[in-house]
Amino acid sequence: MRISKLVSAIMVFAFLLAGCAPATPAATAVPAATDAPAKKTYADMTLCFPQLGAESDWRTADTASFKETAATLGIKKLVFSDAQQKQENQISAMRSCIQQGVDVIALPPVVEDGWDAVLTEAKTAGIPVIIVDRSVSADKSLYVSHIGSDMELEGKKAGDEMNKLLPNGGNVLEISGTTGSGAAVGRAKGFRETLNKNITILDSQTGNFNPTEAKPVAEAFLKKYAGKIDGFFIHNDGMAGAVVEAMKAAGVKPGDIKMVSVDGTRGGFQMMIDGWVQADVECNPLLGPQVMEMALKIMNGEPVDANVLTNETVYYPDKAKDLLPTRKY
Ligand code: GYE
Repeated sequence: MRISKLVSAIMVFAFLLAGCAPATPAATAVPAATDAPAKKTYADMTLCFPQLGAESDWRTADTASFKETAATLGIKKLVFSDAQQKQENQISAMRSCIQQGVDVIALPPVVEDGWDAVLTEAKTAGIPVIIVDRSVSADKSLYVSHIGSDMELEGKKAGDEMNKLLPNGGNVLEISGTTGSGAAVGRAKGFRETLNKNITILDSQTGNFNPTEAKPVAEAFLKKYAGKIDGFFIHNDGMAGAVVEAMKAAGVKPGDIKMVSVDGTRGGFQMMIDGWVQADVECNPLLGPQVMEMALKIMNGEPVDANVLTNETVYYPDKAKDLLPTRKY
C-alpha cells in the first residue's frame, strides 16, 4: 500500500518535472543545475582573527565575542592569536594564516599605517580581509570592508560632553590610546573639533589603552597641574580607572575634576555610580556576529557593504545603577 503510494507520487513528480521542463533537451538542463556551486555554510568557514592584544576589558569582551560566536555558529575553525599590541606579531600571524589558506581574515589593526605589504600578500593569495574595530590607512582596494566604530564621532561626543560639564570653560588633560591607532587618532581629532574655545587642553599623553601604563601618566599630570585641572578626557575606561586611583591618592574627591571616558564597560558604569566619571561614550566590542555573517557572505560571493558602522550612544551617571546589571562587558 505504502510502496504503491510512493510509486505513484514519484510518477506524479516525474510527470510534473517533464511538464515544467524547458524546450531545451534535458541533457543540457540537468548539468546546469548540479554545476551550481553549493552554498557555503558556517561549517565550511576557517576564519583568521589575529587579535591585537589583551590591554583592556573592551578587548577581552571583543575576543570573547569572536570565540563565543564561532562556537555558537559552529564555524569549522577560528585561527586566533594575541599580538600583545605589537604590529609585527599581527603581521606574522596574518602570514601564517595566508600560508594555511584560511577562507577570510578579520584584522583588528593595532595601528593605522604599515599594512600595505601583508594586505597585498593576502589579496594575491585570494584571501579576503575584513578590517575590524580600528581603521587602516592602506588603499581600500586591499580589503573588502571595515566593521567597527566611528572613532572620530566618539571623540566629538566626548567633546560635547566636556562642553556641557564645563560651561564656563577651563583646563583639561587628555590620556590617549595607542599612538597611531585609529581609535586614538579619531578620538583625539573629534574631541578637538568639538571642544569650545574657552576650554584649553593643557597636555596630552598616551597611556596605550592600558591602565598600568596610564597610571604614572595620571600621577605626573596631577602633580604637574595640581589645582589647575577642571577635566580629564580619557580614551578608555581601563585608563580612567587608573586616573581614579591616582586622584584618590592625590586627595581629589569624586566630581572635583570632571571626567569623560570611552567604552561603556562595567568598570565605566561603576565609576559613574561612584561619581568619578560624568559621561561614558559607548564603544561596542561585540563584533563577532557581524564579522562572521559578513565573512560567510564573502565566501558565497554575495555583495557586502564597504563600511559598517556600529550604533553607539553615551551613558550618564543617572541611569548607571539601573543599567549596570544589563551590561555584557
Ligand atoms: O576603546 C579600547 C581598546 O580599538 C575601540 O581598544 C578599540 C579600543 C577600545 O583597548 O578599550
